[in-house]
Amino acid sequence: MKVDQLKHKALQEWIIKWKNHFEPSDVYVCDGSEQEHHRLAGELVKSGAFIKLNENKRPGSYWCASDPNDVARVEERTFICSKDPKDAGPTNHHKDPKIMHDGLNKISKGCMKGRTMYVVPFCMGPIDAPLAMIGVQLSDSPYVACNMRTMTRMGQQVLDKLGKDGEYIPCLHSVGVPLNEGDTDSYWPCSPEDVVVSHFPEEKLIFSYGSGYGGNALLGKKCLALRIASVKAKEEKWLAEHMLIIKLTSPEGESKFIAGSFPSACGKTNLAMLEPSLPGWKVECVGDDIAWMKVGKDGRLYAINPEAGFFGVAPGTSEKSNPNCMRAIEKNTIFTNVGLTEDGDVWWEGMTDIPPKMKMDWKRRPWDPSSKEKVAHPNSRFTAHATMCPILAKEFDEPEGVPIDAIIFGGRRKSLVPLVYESLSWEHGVFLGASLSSELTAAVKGTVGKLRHDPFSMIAFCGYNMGDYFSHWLDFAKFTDRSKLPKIFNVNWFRQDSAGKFMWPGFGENGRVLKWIFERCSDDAKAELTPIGNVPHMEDFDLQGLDISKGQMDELLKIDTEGWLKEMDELDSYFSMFKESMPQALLEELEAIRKRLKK
Ligand code: OXD
Ligand code: MN
Repeated sequence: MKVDQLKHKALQEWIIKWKNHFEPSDVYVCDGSEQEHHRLAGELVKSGAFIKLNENKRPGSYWCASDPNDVARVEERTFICSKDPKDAGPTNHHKDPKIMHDGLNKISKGCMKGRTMYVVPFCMGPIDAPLAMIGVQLSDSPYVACNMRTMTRMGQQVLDKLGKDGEYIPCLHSVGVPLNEGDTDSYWPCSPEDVVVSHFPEEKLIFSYGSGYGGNALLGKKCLALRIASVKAKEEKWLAEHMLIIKLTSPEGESKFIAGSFPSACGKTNLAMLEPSLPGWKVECVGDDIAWMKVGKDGRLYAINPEAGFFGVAPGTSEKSNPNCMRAIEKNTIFTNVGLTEDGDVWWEGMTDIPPKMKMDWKRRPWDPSSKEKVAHPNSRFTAHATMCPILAKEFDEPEGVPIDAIIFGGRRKSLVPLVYESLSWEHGVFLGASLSSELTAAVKGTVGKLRHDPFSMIAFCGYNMGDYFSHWLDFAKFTDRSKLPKIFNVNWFRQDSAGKFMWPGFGENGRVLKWIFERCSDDAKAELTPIGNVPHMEDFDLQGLDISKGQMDELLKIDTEGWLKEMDELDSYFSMFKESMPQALLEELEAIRKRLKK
């Protein structure tokens, strides 16, 4: 579609304004159709950026590789540009909005020369959901346009919903590599030295420059659905969270919905598509990364998944770790930074024990079996539509969302944190979210293995002052009857013994923990009170068929008083950075735990 055919005049004017600034050679409005997708993907194949996978192995799917300097979200170049730095808070990088606008305007003048500017209208959330939010992304990356079609509800349906004067979040994106006469393009144009991912919370505007990868470039995901949405959520009394949503059904056919907050690359997609080992228990997936939650008419918290697809980490995904995900990526999938096999399929570390015959690695180098380097980048990804997931819950498209019974927090912790425990109140539960920390993985730049505080796994995604965000969570006990709020739990699948071996088998066995949580929500399972919260009473924790000794279970649930006192001291000093925005109620929770530990 041409820009002058758009019914929305203000949108048309906005597009023309930026066209004049970016100076693309062409502008194309995406309709989101299948034909369009194949055409764009076909063009990417022609240019060599995409390689079409073997139709008999993985129909409708593509391999591509990014520039080796553009492989992950770049948090040190991600900015919250609020007028007052206090509103960005101590955990965000802040830039004055005027300075950021001036800098971006300067660097982006003419940045799309020689390229097509894609207009990508997208909707986060089921199109008729009261919480749904529309964004329009201008991007010079056809890779982004293809991925946005999978990750969001994109195209004509969104323009129809926008009508003549609907509201939308403006999202500007350029890879920052203008093409002048005679220039040859690279497979993955990007400008790593200049990367800036900026958010203007007061204007509700996103401007990302220099990167074409994942969260830096697919602006509906982390930028809109978390950073900008969290600001809107605070203003409008709802929650925009880095959480999966699952439907858990018991052998008796009763279902409960659980939201789970885990830092990046802690196995969220695996949990979202779990095959419980316990007979009769069933997990279905509503979402694997983001949840928007709002108090419903009945006073309960209802959640929607604003996304329409999965942008999951490939390495480690296998028939063993996530068979449902392996089904979800069998066709119509875009793979980025994985290995390409000789027979035109994909492979990554952990997919199978022995690699098949490979053609090339993620750096497009011919495969050298003697090389010590990985075939796939640790943060390589697949982009697949949610409807491909064989266990997608029927409520996935429900505009009002699903009622949440329990919220789980969990990080990667080698020691101290037990397999599962339950908070004693809403405030204590918010404290569990605020005190979440995890050992770093490859999803973000940093030293792998180092412990990092990641409150609510939102450290990189909260669009405003995290102290105010904690208060917003606490306020839900005022927004509704607290007895209707979900119960809050903490889990840790990653505890290791002294030999460095994981103590809990994980994967399908995590269903045992979910079962206990389910039964706690209906008061059907006993718990033991400890100073940090309720841990399972072994009588009511299902270990049937699992080869694990009582001693091992005791160790997995052990509360190390000294260790926890140290953890409280550490948290105390962490929380001090929030100064006056740190809610007193959470400091009181910390004191109460300390007191209980010292008893
Ligand atoms: C993601 C992340 O990509 O959290 O989902 O890093
Ligand atoms: Mn995530």
